[in-house]
Amino acid sequence: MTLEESIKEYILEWDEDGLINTCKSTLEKEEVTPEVLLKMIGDVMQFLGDEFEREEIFLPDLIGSASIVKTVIDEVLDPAIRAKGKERESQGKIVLGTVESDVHSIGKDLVASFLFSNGFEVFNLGVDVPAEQFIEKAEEVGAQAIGLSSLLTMSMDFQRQLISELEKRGIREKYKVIVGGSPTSDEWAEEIGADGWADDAIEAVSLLKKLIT
Ligand code: B12
Repeated sequence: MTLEESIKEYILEWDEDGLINTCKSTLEKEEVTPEVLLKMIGDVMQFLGDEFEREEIFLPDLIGSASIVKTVIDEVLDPAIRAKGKERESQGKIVLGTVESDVHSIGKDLVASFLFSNGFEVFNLGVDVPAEQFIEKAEEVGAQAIGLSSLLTMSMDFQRQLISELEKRGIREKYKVIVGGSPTSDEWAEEIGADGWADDAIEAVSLLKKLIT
């Protein structure tokens, strides 16, 4: 079985120990980088997302898989990426989170990890984050950018609200605002006056580099 196949099997079977041990051992042997493992895990979640949309699997299946993925990202991959990033010079600071009312974290955490591994300082505020919290953190740490994730049609408007709030406070020009998440698009970003949109974590890195470095 290839590494991709094993990872997929562990995620589908909710085998947290299997996934943790495989990720740890491939990293120890330096067979792959943590970014490559993250990408493989992201691909499996995309696959599960498609299955869910086709009603081939159900919500509890997803919750089980998503929860072991989150553990592995938090306990194994993120620390491995952070350990590598230590000596690097910062490319800039970004405050990132999933907007208010939305608890989807996997894609946003992938974006966070990819940005981090590319030298950005990432302040990951988690999920269900109100506009004020994004702004307070950005002001506190002197960020150059704010990244907003939204996976629900119902939560997208909070991206627009954050931009309006920045405008209201007269600080819109201080920050590049980038948006993402499956219901969003380039057109949406333009409509709400965001500085950019990216379809996935890899594009998010090139977008932010273009905007702030
Ligand atoms: C996993 C999942 C869940 C998990 C989330 C677990 C977790 N910790 O994240 C659980 C089971 C909890 C869940 C709950 C719900 N979910 Co859900 N979920 C999904 C699912 C299957 C996959 C999402 C995912 O992780 N994808 C994999 C990652 C890697 O991709 P991604 O998130 O798109 O992120 C990439 C890009 O979008 C981009 N990106 C993401 N964020 C950002 C940010 C920036 C700044 C940038 C630049 C880029 C960027 O880069 C990422 C990495 O490449 C999707 C279906 C789908 N196909 O997307 C539904 C989906 C998003 N969920 C949906 C729904 C309806 C719900 C619920 C309301 C269900 C319910 N009835 O309770 C709740 C919502 C609860 C809430 N208040 O938020 C709908 C949303 C429909 C809509 N458009 O509004 C979807 C589309 C499924 C569907 N077809 O019905 N869900």
